[in-house]
Amino acid sequence: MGNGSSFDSSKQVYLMINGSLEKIVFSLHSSTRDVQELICQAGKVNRFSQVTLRNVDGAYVTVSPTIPQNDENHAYIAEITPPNLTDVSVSNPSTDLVPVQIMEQLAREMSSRYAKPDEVNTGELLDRVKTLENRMDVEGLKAVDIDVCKKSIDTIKGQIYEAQKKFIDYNRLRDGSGLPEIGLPSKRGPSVPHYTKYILSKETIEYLKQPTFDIWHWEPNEMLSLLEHMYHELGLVREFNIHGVTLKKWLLCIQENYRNNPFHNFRHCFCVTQMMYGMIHLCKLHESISKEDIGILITACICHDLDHPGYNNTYQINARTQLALRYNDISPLENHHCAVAFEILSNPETNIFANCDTETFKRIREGITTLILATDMAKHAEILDLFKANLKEGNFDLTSREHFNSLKMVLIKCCDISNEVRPMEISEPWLDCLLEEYFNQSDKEKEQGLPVAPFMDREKVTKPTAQIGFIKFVLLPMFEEVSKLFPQLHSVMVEPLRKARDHWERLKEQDDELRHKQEA
Ligand code: 0WF
Ligand code: ZN
Repeated sequence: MGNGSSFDSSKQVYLMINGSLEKIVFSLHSSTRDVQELICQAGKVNRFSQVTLRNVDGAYVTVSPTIPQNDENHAYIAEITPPNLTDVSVSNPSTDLVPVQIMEQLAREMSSRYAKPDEVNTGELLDRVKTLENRMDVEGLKAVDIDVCKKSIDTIKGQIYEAQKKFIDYNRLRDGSGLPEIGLPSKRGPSVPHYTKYILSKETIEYLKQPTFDIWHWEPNEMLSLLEHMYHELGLVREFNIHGVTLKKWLLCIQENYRNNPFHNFRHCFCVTQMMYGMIHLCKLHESISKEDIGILITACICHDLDHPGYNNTYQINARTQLALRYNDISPLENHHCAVAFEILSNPETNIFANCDTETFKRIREGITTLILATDMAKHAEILDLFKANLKEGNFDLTSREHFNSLKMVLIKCCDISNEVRPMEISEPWLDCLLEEYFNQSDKEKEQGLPVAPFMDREKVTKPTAQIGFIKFVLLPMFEEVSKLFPQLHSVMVEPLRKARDHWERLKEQDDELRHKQEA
């Protein structure tokens, strides 16, 4: 890659986990949470476990993306402690039993289900083991009981990990991508809402409405609090009569159902939602459209890439994956995101619309589904043309269902691909993440003898070439059109896009000059 387009932003770190040497590789733009989760994954433990690292001299090393790179001979020693989840025992029927009895019950369940790994609800079992560990801590047991329980816990954990591994391989065999079944969220069950509620400063609350908001600054728990704030501030909690705990549980469940992809991850979900929140405020939509529609817009953004596997629709179709088969090659990913969203909402514990009447829920479901399906870029021209046609008539009418639906679809599309609207220091790391995901896909396509899109090919694409066409032919035409309806977006969205286009064009010229010099 040429000037301004080098792609050397990954780091590898060696770890010794329970006597086994493991390697983790992550992007420099990963968050601390991402690195922590990778370590848990390498250690085959719950991703919310506590991780402590020491170097070979025994000194503590902070877990973060800036952790110094090492080699096999200087691996960090990882100590991993299971998360101290509170309250998991509330709905557990076995909590009246003493721990040793619970162990026996778990052991019986494990042995009866072990032969069928896809039927093992490992998440639930892990939660129950954690509950037991908590009870051992809290209640205190005779030394002999503790010893018996600990041994049993270790055995059961080993069985759970084996079952998890088999479960993943089992799916991989079936669909070629390790994709879980649609039913996963409800099988896994909601997490306990134990994330800290952050006190948001007045400045943060105002800044959250701007497209310049620094979306890299926040840890996952903080992003959850910011999303929670949006539901309160927009009046959605009151409108839909959402129970506070249900909102927290739903948000946690959403977060858990985004995968750790380089690009299509929970931070992307947060980014898209924050941009929508900003547009709602900039365009004063909350003054002109119903709270129900605001709820549809924001919720669709939060759900729009749920369980994205990191390989796009073209891959799904060409590789004939389970998803492509399930959805007959028609927007397989977007259909899946939508199905996962409503699977989560089908559980009363994580249904933020549980208190809506049947007709309202139907309208919300239709609204969210339409918007998530509209994020398929294959529909881009069709959706933008419809919006343009409605605008051309000169009297765009927010009260016309057809006009308003086309606006909502264009709005979610704008937010979904809006990284280049953000300041360069915020947008450029996103491009690195996206190219990392694209390169993973093209590497796999080459391995599997499938067609490779030039813009995903590490041998062909540069950052400037990827962005110039995208800004000129996709982003600017769409944002310019929306700005006709909301002129206040011009200075904060269209102008930054033009600056970004000029920036990438300058870098491309430099790349070209350098190449000519090298060839001469
Ligand atoms: C890398 C580039 C690209 N750039 C972005 O800023 C961006 C935001 N979202 N996306 C982006 N893609 C995609 C994620 C999933 C769907 C949209 N891509 C676009 C491609 C290389 O090149 C073009 C250029 C023009 C038309 C179509 C593709
Ligand atoms: Zn997206």
